[in-house]
Amino acid sequence: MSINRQVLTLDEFTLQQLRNFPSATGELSRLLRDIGLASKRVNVEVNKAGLVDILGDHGTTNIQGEEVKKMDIYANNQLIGVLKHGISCAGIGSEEMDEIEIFDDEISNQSKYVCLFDPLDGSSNIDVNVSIGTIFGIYKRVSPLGSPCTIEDFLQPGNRQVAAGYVIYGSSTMLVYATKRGVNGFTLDPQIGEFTLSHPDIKCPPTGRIYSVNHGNFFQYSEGVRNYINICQKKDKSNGGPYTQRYIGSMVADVHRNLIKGGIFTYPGTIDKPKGKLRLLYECNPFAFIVEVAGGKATNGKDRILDIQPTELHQRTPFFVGSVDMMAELETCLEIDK
Ligand code: AHM
Repeated sequence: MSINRQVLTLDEFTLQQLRNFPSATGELSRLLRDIGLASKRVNVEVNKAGLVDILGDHGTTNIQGEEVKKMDIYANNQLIGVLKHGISCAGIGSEEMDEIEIFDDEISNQSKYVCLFDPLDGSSNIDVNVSIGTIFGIYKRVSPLGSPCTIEDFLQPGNRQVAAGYVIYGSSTMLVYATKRGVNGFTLDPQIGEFTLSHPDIKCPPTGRIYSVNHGNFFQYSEGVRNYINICQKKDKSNGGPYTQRYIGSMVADVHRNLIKGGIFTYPGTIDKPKGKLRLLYECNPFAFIVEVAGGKATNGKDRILDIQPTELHQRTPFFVGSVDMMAELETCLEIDK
């Protein structure tokens, strides 16, 4: 096997970044490595999902009242396991758990960071072999070092994230993460079992031709959202079109594609669910951070997602994210809803 030494692994890359900051402790690099390890384990099981008896419903419901699949629990346990045994994380919040888990031990109480994650987003797609993903956001804690972390560490606005990322278990497995300095994507090389830098310095194109929305909810959307969808459908060569509608129903896959190709992803509120479906802390904040660092934009239809002060762990929000020019056109349409 020939190994291309020009290609950096995730560990090599984060260590290289660390060299630029001699005062850095390396805790964030270790945290990212821990998440990478957990996602490799999840990847192995996701790949076997059609073969082993891990498919199917676990028979319980999570705090959102949704069906929990076995893989959700497996992914959740893997992430908690690596972060608890690591030395960089003081506690976690998970979409699958009612409350935060505080790692109250001597080492964890000295750790700078807390992590919020959706261990397996789009899990209803596992049974049909569609891409799914893990989403995470990392915050520096506000509680004093040396003591257990507190709920205040988790209820910080998304603009306080020091890093955020996702793993997509798709036709290949990729880990993409952002810090304020940039967004970089790593593809899992199955031959060496390492994430390797494949998409350096990802930029979200300022415009695109893809819009992602659940059309089935059309008549549940506000007038502004319906107007925007109508505009997307009427695009032609004369005004930047035609547009293409793409909606997998697995946000990680939908936003990943739009991030690379340019586009807009929307999960608006509906008459039945004015706050929509997606969770601010586990899904929207990480993607808003990543897409903004890449040059795009994310709002709830009125305000910047990253400036929302969370009031509860599992809060939901309407979500609009994507290329800046497309977001500007959407915002013009949404004026009518204000
Ligand atoms: P899930 O993790 O329970 O599958 O829910 C999250 C997913 C997102 O990935 C996706 O964007 C959205 O739910 C799709 O919802 P809908 O089927 O209502 O359009």
